[in-house]
Formats: sequence, structure tokens, C-alpha cells
Amino acid sequence: MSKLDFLQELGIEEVNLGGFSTKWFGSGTNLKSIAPADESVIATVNQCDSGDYEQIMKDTATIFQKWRMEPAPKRGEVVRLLANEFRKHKVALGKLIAWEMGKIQAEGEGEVQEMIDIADYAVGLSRQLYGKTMHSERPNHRMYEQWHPLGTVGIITAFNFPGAVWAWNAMIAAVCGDVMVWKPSSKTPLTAIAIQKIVNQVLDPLGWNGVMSLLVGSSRDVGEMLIHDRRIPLISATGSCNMGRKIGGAVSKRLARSLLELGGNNGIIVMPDADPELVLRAVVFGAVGTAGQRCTSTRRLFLHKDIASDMIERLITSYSQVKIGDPLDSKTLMGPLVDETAVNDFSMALKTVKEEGGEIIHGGKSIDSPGFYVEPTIVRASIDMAIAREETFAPILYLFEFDTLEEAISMHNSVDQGLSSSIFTRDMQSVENFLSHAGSDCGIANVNIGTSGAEIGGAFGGEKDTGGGREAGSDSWKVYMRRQTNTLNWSDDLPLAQGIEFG
Ligand code: UN1
Repeated sequence: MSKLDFLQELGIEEVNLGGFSTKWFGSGTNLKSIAPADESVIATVNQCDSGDYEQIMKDTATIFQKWRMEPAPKRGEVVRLLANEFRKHKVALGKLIAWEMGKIQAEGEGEVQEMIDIADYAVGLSRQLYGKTMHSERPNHRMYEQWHPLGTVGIITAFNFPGAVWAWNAMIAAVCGDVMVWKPSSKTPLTAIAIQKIVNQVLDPLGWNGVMSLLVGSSRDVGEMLIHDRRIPLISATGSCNMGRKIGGAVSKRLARSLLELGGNNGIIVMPDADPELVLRAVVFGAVGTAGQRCTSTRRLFLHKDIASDMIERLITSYSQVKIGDPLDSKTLMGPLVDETAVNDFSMALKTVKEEGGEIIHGGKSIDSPGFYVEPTIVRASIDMAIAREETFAPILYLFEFDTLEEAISMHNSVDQGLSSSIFTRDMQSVENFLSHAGSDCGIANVNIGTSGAEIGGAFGGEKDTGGGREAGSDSWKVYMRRQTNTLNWSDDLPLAQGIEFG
């Protein structure tokens, strides 16, 4: 399948200058979609202006009146049809993600699989939006709770998962009876358009146009409008801790809800009894995969002193074999970073590493353009280095050594972020210590698997500066609904709670 074929399959037509233009919707200024592999312009996209925004918000509110009254399993049926379309276009969409964002095609297709998985999950969930019943303290009274749709959900997503994170939110919100507006990253507008086209193909013939809408535009304009808009009771946002602070502040100021999935500084602790081959595979996938641009990417590796030098040797051998190149070439293991700013952040971080006394033991350089390529990098670090406490969205792995598990956990938990973590060991006490109340302080804590690549069935998110939100599986759906407690009196009397006699 050539580039052109897969774009055509996704309904994106060629326009001029060898580029593609998507007018559709937007009355605002143009935005260029750039391929990080060679810096070419893939497409010019029209962004929406405040008039488009108002129109979409109105249409969304109108369709909500109907959508919320559609039985949840019927909403699940619509999501099932979406899952079918995602399946049909898995390869094409995976390629577009690879082309526009720079992750390798296998990971691009994996991302579409994640969209399919969450859609399937949501179909089942549409029959399981359970509320509890309680025993009333008053005779002949019944108490229970039910879950109602919330309204319009604002979804703000990052470039690194330009499809899956939208799907985590959109598929769940849809079965919950919500309608939604999506602001994708300005670095990946074309993927968002391709997905919205698939959505339209399914929703329009069913009369559900407007349940899921797209707003291409910058954080400065569309983002600002969304976070301050009192018609949006929930903003679900993925991005940096700084972005989250801004969004969380604005949303809480108007007393609405936010679901924040922010930065991670994910660590793996390797005990002396760990299987080194498992560790190696997990670390390379976690630190090098997606060129270190997952929020779950492995950024810190804590090695027990007894196995540190062996592990470092294995890592360097493995890193030397990583094939860097075009993300659409099946032999490539690591594609480019997303843009020039990301390359500069990588270089700046390594400059700081040197200033702070860290030692680069592998990689460390950016690779000549065209394309935003860098070398996967390993740094011998010490725990007081400020740069190792920051999330740099690049393939930089910081190494630390430890004597005792207690010391490793303390170093591990000493950063501001709290997303994902793992331990490699066969020892039950080490496992239980790591998973205990005094163990990892992250939202995700794994044993003998890496920090990245979570399945959709669990709740996804983290603590501390990661923002506290939970998306995807488990009972994350509850944040997309409003809970109502109902007490029904079927007696002929009016007894008061707490035994109060009044009058
Ligand atoms: C993200 O980087 O924002 O666990 C999401 C993972 C993927 C999702 C990452 N399933 O690595």
C-alpha cells in the first residue's frame, strides 16, 4: 500500500503541490501537518475559529438531548459499529499515525488495536453501568444510586497517542450517554481528521451526527475556549504537568471536573535475582520504543549493585543494534522524535546532564537532518541530578545503583511524577514490598513487565504531578457520569433520618 493509497482509503483526497488539504469544517487559519521522518508537509489543514466552535458546541448540545435518552446498550451498538470500522482500517490508520507522528508502523497498528480494544470493552460496559442499592434506616423506604450522562465532554489529546487516548475517552463517554468535542494535538491533525471521517461514516447514517466532534486548533484559541466553557462539565486532558496545572486550575475555578493524565518519570527496579533477558527486553521496549515519547516510557533504571555492570553491558550491546530510521520501514525499531523542539529538548537535557556530573555511556547525539532523529541514550546518573527528575520526552535512560530494595523504592518515589513503575524479581517478599502501601507510589505498578504498554482493561493514570485521573478500564467510566442518590418512601408515614422528631 503506497502512502497515497492509505490516505485515500481514509477518505483524505489529494489536492495540490503534492500535499493534501483538508478544508472541511475549519474557517480559521491553516495548519501544516509535518512528517517527522523527512520534514515534508503531509497536509495543510484548516483550523476552526470561534464561529465554528460555537456551531459545534450548539450541535453537540442539541444531539445530547436525544443521545442521553437512547438506551445504553443501544449506544453500545453504535460503538460496536465504530470498532468494526477501526478494524477495517487498522493498517491504513496505523501507517498514517507512523507517518504523521513518527512511531514505527508496528506501534502505529498497535495503537489502532488499542482503539479497537477499548471500543469492544465499551460495548460490554454499555450493559454494566451498575449503581448500588442500599438499606434505608427508615421503614418502607428504598435507597439506591443511579448514573446519568454528564453532558458534553471536552477531550484534549497529545501527539504521542493521536488515536488511542481519544478512543479511551470517546468510547467510554459514548456508552455513558455523553457527547464530546475533541481537540487533538496540533502536531497530529491529520490522524484526527482520518478518525473523525471514520466516525462520521458510522454516525451520520444513523442520525447521530454531532455525538463526536472534532475541533482542530491551537491550545491558545480552541484549548482556551474549551477549558473556560461552562457548558463542558468534564475536561479530559493528556499532556505535560505544566499543561495540566493550567487546565486543572481553569476547570476547577469554574467548579467543573477534570481528568488529567500528565507526565511520568517511570522507573524499573532490577533485583539481583531478576531474569536479565526479560529485563533487557522490557527496558529496550520501554525506553527506546516510540523514541521515548510515551507518558509510560521507561526513564529511570535502578540496578542492584551485584548485577549492575552485567546489565549495563547487555544494554549497551542491545542499544547498539537498534535500527533507527523511517518509521514506515518494517526493519526500523526507532523512528524520529516528533519535531525540532523535541530534538532541542533532548540536546538541552544532555547538556544539563553533563553540567550536573552525569556520564553519557551510550548515544547522546542528534542525527543530521532531514528528519528529527536522535540516538537512544543511556546516562549514568546520581539521584541528586535535577534533570533526571524531569520528564524529557526523548529516549534518555538514567541509570542508578542501589544496595537494598528499601533504598531503591525511596529513590524511585522521590520524583514529582507518579505514573508507571515496575520491579523485576522472582522473590515474593520483594514483590510484595514493592506493591505494599510502602512500595511504589505510582498509579501503575508492574512485576516482571516494563512500565509501558498497559492494557485497556485496567484504570490508566497516576498520582502526584501525573494528575490523579484514571482513564480506560476498571471503573474509570464513573467520571464520565453523574451519580444520583435516590431515596423512595413507600410507607404512609414520613419518618426522618437520624431519628429526629420534628413538630
Ligand atoms: C500515553 O503515552 O499517553 O501504556 C499513553 C502504554 C499505552 C498508552 C500510553 N497503552 O504505554
